[in-house]
Amino acid sequence: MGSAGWDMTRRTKQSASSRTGAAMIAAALLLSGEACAQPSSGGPSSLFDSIFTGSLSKGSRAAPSPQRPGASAQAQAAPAASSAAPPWSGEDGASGHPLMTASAIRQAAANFENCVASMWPDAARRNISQQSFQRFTAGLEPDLRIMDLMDSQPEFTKSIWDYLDILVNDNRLAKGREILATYKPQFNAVEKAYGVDRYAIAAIWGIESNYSTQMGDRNVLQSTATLSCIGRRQKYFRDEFLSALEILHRGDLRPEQLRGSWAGAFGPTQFMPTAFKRYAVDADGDGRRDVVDNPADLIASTANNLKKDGWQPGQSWGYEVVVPPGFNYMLADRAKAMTIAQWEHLGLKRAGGQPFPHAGDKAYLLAPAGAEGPGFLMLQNFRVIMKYNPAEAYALAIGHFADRLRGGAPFVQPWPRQERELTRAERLELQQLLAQRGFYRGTPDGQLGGQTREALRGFQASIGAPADGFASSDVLERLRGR
Ligand SMILES: [Ca+2]
Repeated sequence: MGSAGWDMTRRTKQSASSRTGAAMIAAALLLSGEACAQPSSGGPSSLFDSIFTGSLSKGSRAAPSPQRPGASAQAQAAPAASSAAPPWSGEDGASGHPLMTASAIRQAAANFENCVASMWPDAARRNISQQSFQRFTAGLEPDLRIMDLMDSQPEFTKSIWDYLDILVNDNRLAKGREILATYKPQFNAVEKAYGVDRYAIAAIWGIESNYSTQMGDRNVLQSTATLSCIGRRQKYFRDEFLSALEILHRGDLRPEQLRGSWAGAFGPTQFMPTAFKRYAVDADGDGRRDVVDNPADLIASTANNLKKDGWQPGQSWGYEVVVPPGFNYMLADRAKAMTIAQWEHLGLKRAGGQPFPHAGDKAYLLAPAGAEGPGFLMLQNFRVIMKYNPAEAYALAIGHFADRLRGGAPFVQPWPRQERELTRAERLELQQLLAQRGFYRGTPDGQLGGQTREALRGFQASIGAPADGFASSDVLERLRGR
């Protein structure tokens, strides 16, 4: 995937405020080229379209969910220096979606109050009282800036090694060790009750919000109401909006606690309102599921989320592996799981020379930087982390961060740091050239997901190059026929 875009955010037009920057980076960092067709019209933003090319997003595949779009806001440089967020650009959205044109946005915004009021019957069906509905929706106004964020298409992407460098660093690790020590009783209790590794939970906390320091400060009710009534993902966000109302009506969280990313993820581990409904628990027994300010509830709810998604107690997420020269990278495919013993038979070894603990475990091979970078054998728990946030780079950062918190070492093999990420124009050109040669059947969209990777592999195989699907500048040159 490589240039598949672990997008970071240098934006071409205006410079974003740091808050916007956080959201952008948050989204951008999560970009993944996962192994399924790119549902480019599915995600709640163009960024998320790329992010949620994973087939295991919590929503359906047809409607990938912005699970934790606020995640990884940590790459944000500093707390907001500017006071006010920039206003809506007033421009047509880059997605070209009819509901994202400036006039469609203006029209929907003019009808915002009616739209919110029209959701009352649905709210009533969820046992939200009329009093609560009126109280929490009174004076609600749309935040049109979200439309820009939803359709933003960054020119530059971030490599997976830069992404890992940003997220897995000594400072964050030190904070993580502090958190583990401070809340040791809570982690003990949760490990016992849920069978979920404390280091994985602490890693999610650290990667999602840099230990509660970067959670986003948009009003979740306002954001989800905006997205429910304006733009191209209204149906999807109605469930989020109504779920946020339920949270407030039940009193699990107070309105001032319900702040987060532009797409509605909130709290230190960035629950979406619907995810909160599924997974949040009241661990300290005070009657409120406070995943924002109560560490016991937060840790238990995050563990419950992983457990319900299939976490296997006592098992790792995966292993860094050395892939032998001449290996057939067509096997590096999420759909091609084999036992560790079978992988060993094909010549894969654990990096660092240790033996694999369980020869019978099923794993798939991921080579995020192609044949020139490290390989990874991914176990069930990696798939579980991908459900939390369906981006390979994200899940790898979580797994590695957890290992480092446990006392593990950095990855052994080097990344191909000399490779540069393709620009958006180059990514589009790559797809167009692959289409011209009959390898790519999708619509070129500049987002290098699984379909593009497959096409690249086909092209690479046809010219006798390692079919690793990595979108290097070299392979683009080859496609250009130079
Ligand atoms: Ca509680």
